[in-house]
Amino acid sequence: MSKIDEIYKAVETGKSKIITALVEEAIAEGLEPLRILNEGMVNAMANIGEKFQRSDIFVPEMLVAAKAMKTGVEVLKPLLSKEDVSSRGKCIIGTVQGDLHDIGKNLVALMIESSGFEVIDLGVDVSTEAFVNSVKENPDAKIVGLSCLLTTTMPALKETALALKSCGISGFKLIIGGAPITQEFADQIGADGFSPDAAGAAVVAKQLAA
Ligand code: B1M
Repeated sequence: MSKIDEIYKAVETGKSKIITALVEEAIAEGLEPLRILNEGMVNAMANIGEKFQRSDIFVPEMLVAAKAMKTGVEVLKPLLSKEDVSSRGKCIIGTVQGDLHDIGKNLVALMIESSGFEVIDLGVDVSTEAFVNSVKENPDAKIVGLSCLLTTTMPALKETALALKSCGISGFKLIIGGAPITQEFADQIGADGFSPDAAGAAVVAKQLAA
């Protein structure tokens, strides 16, 4: 079994105790951090989602897989963060109200931080009010990012987007993303940018903040 396969298996089966060593071994073998992340961990989480949808697994299995992925990402973090922090300005990010998923949002935050932004991460289940307050406290923010993983929290994202657009601060660009989000939805709610993945979100953030 290749190291990538071992990492995939460890995330899929929620083996948090061995994931750190596996990722360190993969790095020592010279594997690209982004390859370890995408082929090893992100693909495993996608498979976990499919299994959950088929009712082959349940929430506890999703939770342990998520913990293993988070542990593995911690090892990769220093290797993914390269550019100087804060040279491109501030980015406020969070997962919208009612939504507790944070792995994708954390990856987006990491990639955006790696591209030189100072990231203010508001966490998960973030109310519209909390986003608006953060923008008011940071009127120099260049980017606001909203993450949403559930179809049932898309209305919360829309509500937050509309409130942000009319909050009286206009110097920032709004980027949205997450599994159910599409470019079409982004256009509908007047978001400035959309990306289906973390690397793309960093590219869009750089373009919009330039
Ligand atoms: Co939940 N969950 N979950 N879950 N979960 C999904 C999202 C689901 C698709 C699974 C499925 O049915 N196939 C499904 C949603 C269905 C739908 O809405 N249509 C679902 C469900 C139903 C639920 C619950 C309702 C289950 C229940 O309780 N019965 C519940 C809801 C809780 C809540 O939020 N209120 C729930 C709970 C959980 C756990 C807590 C157990 C756990 C989350 C742990 C955590 O995040 N700390 C969990 C997990 C792990 C998943 C899956 C399996 C994996 C999510 C993940 O981390 N993916 C997920 C299935 C799936 O996505 N295939 C699923 C890996 C991550 C790297 O990808 O998050 O997509 P992702 O992020 C990507 C892109 O989306 C994008 O870039 C990221 C990196 O490339 N992106 C952005 C994300 N945010 C962005 C922002 C941007 C730009 C790009 O700009 C700002």
